[in-house]
Parts: sequence; C-alpha cells; structure tokens
Amino acid sequence: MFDFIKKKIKDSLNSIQKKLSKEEESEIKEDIKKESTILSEDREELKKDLGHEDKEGLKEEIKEVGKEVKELKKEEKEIKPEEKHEPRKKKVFSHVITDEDVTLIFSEIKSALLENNVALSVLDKIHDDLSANLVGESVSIINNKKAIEKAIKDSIADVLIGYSTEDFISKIKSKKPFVLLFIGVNGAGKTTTIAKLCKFLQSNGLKPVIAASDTFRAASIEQLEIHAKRLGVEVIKHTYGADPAAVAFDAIKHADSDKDDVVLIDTAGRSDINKNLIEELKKVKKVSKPDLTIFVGDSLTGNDVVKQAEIFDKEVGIDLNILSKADVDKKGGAVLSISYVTKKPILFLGTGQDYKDLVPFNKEKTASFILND
Ligand SMILES: Nc1nc2c(ncn2[C@@H]2O[C@H](COP(=O)(O)OP(=O)(O)OP(=O)(O)O)[C@@H](O)[C@H]2O)c(=O)[nH]1
Ligand SMILES: [Mg+2]
Repeated sequence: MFDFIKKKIKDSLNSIQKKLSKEEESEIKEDIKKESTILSEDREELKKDLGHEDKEGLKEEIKEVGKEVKELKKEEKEIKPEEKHEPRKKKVFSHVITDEDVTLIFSEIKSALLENNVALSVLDKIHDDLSANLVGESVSIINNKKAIEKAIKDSIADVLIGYSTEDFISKIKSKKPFVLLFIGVNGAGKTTTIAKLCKFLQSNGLKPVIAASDTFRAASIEQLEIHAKRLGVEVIKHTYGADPAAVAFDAIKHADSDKDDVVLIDTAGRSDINKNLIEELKKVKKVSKPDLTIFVGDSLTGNDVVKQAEIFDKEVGIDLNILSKADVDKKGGAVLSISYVTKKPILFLGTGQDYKDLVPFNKEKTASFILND
C-alpha cells in the first residue's frame, strides 16, 4: 500500500534538496569571492611592504612583531581554559522555508494523492498543515531531510482518525449484550469482517453471536454458517426473504438469555445504495438499537468508498469505519480520506482472507509507514 505516494514523497524531498543545494552553491561562491578579494588586498599590502625603502627598519618591525607574538603565546598559556576564545565556528548554511518552498514540496505529493483517489478536502488539509508546520522554519541546507519528512508525516497523521482496540474492547465489556451493526455495499467485506471480528472478540475473552440479517443475497446464510461453524459461534437465522430487523431482534433476545457478550448483525448490501437498502437498514437499526454501527468499505474502490460512507452516515448513521482488502490496495486513497471526510475513526484494516487478517488501525504507524521504506 501507498507505493506510489512513498515514491513521490521521495521525489519531493529531492526537489527541495536540489533547490537548497543550488542556494548553498551560490552562497559558497559568494564567500569564496569575498575571501579572495581580502587575500588579494593583503597581497598588495605585502608587495608594498617588501618594496619598502628602509629594509633594516622592516626587519626591526618583523622582530618586534615576533616578540609580541611570543608574549601573547605566554599570556595565552596562563589564561584559564574557560577564558579562552571559542574556536571559530564553521559556517552553517541555513534556510528559512517559504510558501514557495512548501508549494514545491507539495507539488509532487499532490499529484500522488490525486492519482491515489485521495479526497480533495483531505488534499487541502494536508497542504495547509504542511504550510503551518514548515513556513518560517529554519532548516539546514545540507541536512533538512529529517525536518521536512517529519512535517509531511505530521500533516498526514493529522488527517487520520484512529480508534484504539483497547477502547473498543472496554466499551464492549461495559454492556451485555453489546450490539454491533455492520453496513456497506455488496461485496465490501461485511460477512468476512464479522467472522474475523468474532475471532478477535473470542481472543479477548468475549462470546459473540451472529444475526444473519442478510436475508436478501442467495447463499448469504450458508456463507455465514460456514464461518460460524469453524469459529464455534452461534448464528441466529430466519429464512431468505424474511424481515432482517426481526432476525436482529431475535439474535439480541437469544444473546440476552444465553448470556452472550456481543451480537454482530450481518446485513445485505446492494450494488448501489438504493432506497430499498436504506429503508431496510434504517428499520434494522431502529429495532436493534445498536451500540455501534460499523461501516465496512472496500479500500480498493478509493474515492467511491468514501462517498458510500458519507451516504450511509447521512442516511443510517455510522460510528466507525473498517476498510477491507488493504492487502491488495496499492494506492491507499480510501485509508487516507475516509476518517477525515466522515469524521468517524477507522477501527481496523482488513488485510487478507484469513481470520487473523484484521489489523488495528494506528494513525501514527500508518503515517510513518508512508514515509519509511
Ligand atoms: N484480499 C482480501 N479479500 C477480502 C478481505 N475481506 C473480504 N475479502 C473478500 O471479499 C469478498 C467479499 O467479501 P464478503 O465478506 O462476502 O462481502 P460482503 O460485504 O458480505 O458482501 P455481500 O454479502 O454480497 O453484501 C470475499 O471473497 C472475501 O473473501 C480482505 O481484507 N482482503
Ligand atoms: Mg455478506
């Protein structure tokens, strides 16, 4: 993931480096010019002195200067170390970053973000943050990579919102049964994510039960039952075409009497978000009163998944995002955009088809990963 963005960030660091190196070169040239003017002036004076009529007088002068130097050296020995002059510092070339520099740095990153389907509002936010973090900062001309990299990393981390799995687990433990509703378009990864989450909840000592509220898609109940059997989780089901809200209601009732900890409600998707789907989900939500509604989106679909999340949030309401298929998503645009656009955190990334392939989302780690090899 983020391959292209990573490359472009490197390019942008190189462009600014090139620009600053040119400045350094011209500063050095300027210095050399100044020094050589002083040297040639000295040489002229020396020439004049050597042509001095009174050679004996000049020798005397040299002798006198020699004596003075000896005296000075003696005095210097007696001076305590702390009174000695500081050694002449090597000149360090620095540069104060301007708006123009940030535009140069951002131009490569911007093209990468655009090609990776990052939402425009996210792009603007990263640019603004980068300006706020960098303009006016004094950086070394030779050694500025770290400072600029850090500013880019901070700007990226700033558009991401994560939700710690520790908080997620403790929230779940605070109520029994805790109800999780999963929504998203078809093929987004809802059912697979529910199976992975069951495994995660079990490993945290919690007992999950699944509501087969996708009564719409053929074979959806069987798919769920295969996962549930492997994981040792119960599935509460009705028949195909039954009311999804009624299935969810029964699952919660069952969890209550069975002392299950968490109810995970699987719902149907549609190829696009139509009125039927929204009405169906609204009803499931009204009846099941979930503690958290989780949007599951396919990260491969880039900007589309962000737009879906916005619609689901507006129509049904979402609390958290999980992005699936991050393992096959080379771009990462959805991951960078979804939490900033929806203002809802990312809880997990799905990174494969095994139950273990559910990685807690961490914004700092994600931003560092983009900046590192
Ligand atoms: N590589 C990869 N594949 C995934 C991931 N998550 C889900 N899939 C695959 O994506 C496909 C669709 O997943 P489902 O879980 O059935 O999606 P859904 O949202 O339940 O789909 P509907 O029930 O049709 O609405 C399946 O083939 C999954 O194995 C993931 O994180 N990585
Ligand atoms: Mg499904």
